[in-house]
Amino acid sequence: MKRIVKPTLLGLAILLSQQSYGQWTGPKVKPTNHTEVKYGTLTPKHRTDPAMEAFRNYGLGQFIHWGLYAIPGNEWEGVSARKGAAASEWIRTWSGPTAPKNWKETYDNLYKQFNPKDFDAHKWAKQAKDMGAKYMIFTTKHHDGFALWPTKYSSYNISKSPYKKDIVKEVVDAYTAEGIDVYLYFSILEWNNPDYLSKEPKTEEEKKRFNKFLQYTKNQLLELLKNYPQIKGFWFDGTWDQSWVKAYDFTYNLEKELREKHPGLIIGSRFRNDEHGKRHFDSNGEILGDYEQGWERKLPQEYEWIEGNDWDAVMTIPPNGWGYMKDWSGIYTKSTDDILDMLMHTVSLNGNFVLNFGPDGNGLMHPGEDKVAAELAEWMKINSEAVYGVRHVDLPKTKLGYLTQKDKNLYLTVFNRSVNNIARIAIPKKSKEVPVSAVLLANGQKLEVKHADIGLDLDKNTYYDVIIPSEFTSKRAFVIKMEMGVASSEAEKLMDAKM
Ligand code: H79
Repeated sequence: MKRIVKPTLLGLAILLSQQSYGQWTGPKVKPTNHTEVKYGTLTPKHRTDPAMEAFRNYGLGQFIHWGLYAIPGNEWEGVSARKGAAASEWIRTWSGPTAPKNWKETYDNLYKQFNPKDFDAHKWAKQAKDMGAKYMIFTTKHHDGFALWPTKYSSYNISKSPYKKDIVKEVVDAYTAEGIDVYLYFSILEWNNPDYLSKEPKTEEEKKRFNKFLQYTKNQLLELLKNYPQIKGFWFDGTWDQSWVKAYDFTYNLEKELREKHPGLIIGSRFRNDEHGKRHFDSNGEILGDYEQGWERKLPQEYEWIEGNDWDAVMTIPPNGWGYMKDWSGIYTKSTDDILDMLMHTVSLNGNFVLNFGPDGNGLMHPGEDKVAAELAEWMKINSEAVYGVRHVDLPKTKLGYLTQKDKNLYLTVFNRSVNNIARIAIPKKSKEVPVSAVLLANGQKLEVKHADIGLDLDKNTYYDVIIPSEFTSKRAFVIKMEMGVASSEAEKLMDAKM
């Protein structure tokens, strides 16, 4: 597909960002001409089955990155890997002057000491439940290839560690028992599998090897579905290498098979590409899979960017680092307020916000994560109505915070309280419904709602003011719940001056 971009700075920036990271960092650029696609999406753009409806209503989820990288925790023998590895779960790639001698070999033998004495899946699940997570995503196997379940298809798995027991099973069972839906993270690429290669296989030998790898991947996925039938979906990663990209016929058929074996299964856009190598969205801009899976440590700014797709945003507390990071000093770690802001930003644009946790080698969360989880729990206990099952609100944006809605209820989560204690909501004059009453979720207090037409010429909006009591204080964002109804009198609809 040829793309014609005017040589403007903005155009150049969009083009550059797309080339480096795919199509998800900004508004999507739609292909201008139609391309024949045989290996396109296997599911409707907007699935309406119960599993997908559940996904759409989660609001908040938890990601857990756990594996051998939890043992070093981004450092080794007191030396930080921060400048030598891309992220804590990437510590196996540590190289350069600070890297320990024979590091890869040391890493590949860490499984011999994986024995998390404090691991209690029920405790994790309870914490997630309190925090308000409705679903969770768990790393069954990251790029290092180490499987946390006793897979029949590789000996590099948990049964060979001193811990021995099936961690995936413990997690799936514990979270399911808490009523939290489980999704399995699965990295396709493996750093140390001799059958894997990153480039397109060309020679007969390479083709044979990679076919073996593809079969292995399929076996593991079918094994996961068989072992853990309660799971709701897969969260795929490590699918960007040319070897996988060129295997579009295999991946298309594999997706078909996974869906046949497990009706309702949810798979995001990162799993595969079409025959022209277009990932996430096919050559005609149609989403591949059930939801946009490109919002990793970034959020869309505008509702329009999402184009009506389902989506999730996965987010770390440190700037980058999904696995355990022992040392949080000297880096900015997101505060609970930052996370609440991102959560409401996400749900106000119809997404699910998934917060990552990286437990340590003993199975304990980082104390910083425990703190965030407890603070989120406290906030969600009071305000979760504004998060679950809500939809984007088609009203002008407000600088006060984020709008969400459910049925007749409009929620304003206030992050920026105004000095005059007025929460002013702009309502298009042609709107049939306006806020008629308001209440503070924090204490149930009923708030005064006043119509305020500030009388700007050519303004298409009219305004409703909710008065925040000056004596009400809140350390965090708070939610004003409004009920929408017909305006109390027609006189409130002021006419535009005719000029
Ligand atoms: O598991 C966490 C990360 O370890 C994993 N995804 C989250 C959920 C992750 N792996 N890689 N990345 C995130 C970013 C990868 C970036 C790159 Fe590339 C891979 C840079 C070069 C190869 C993909 C292909 C992006 C640019 C080219």
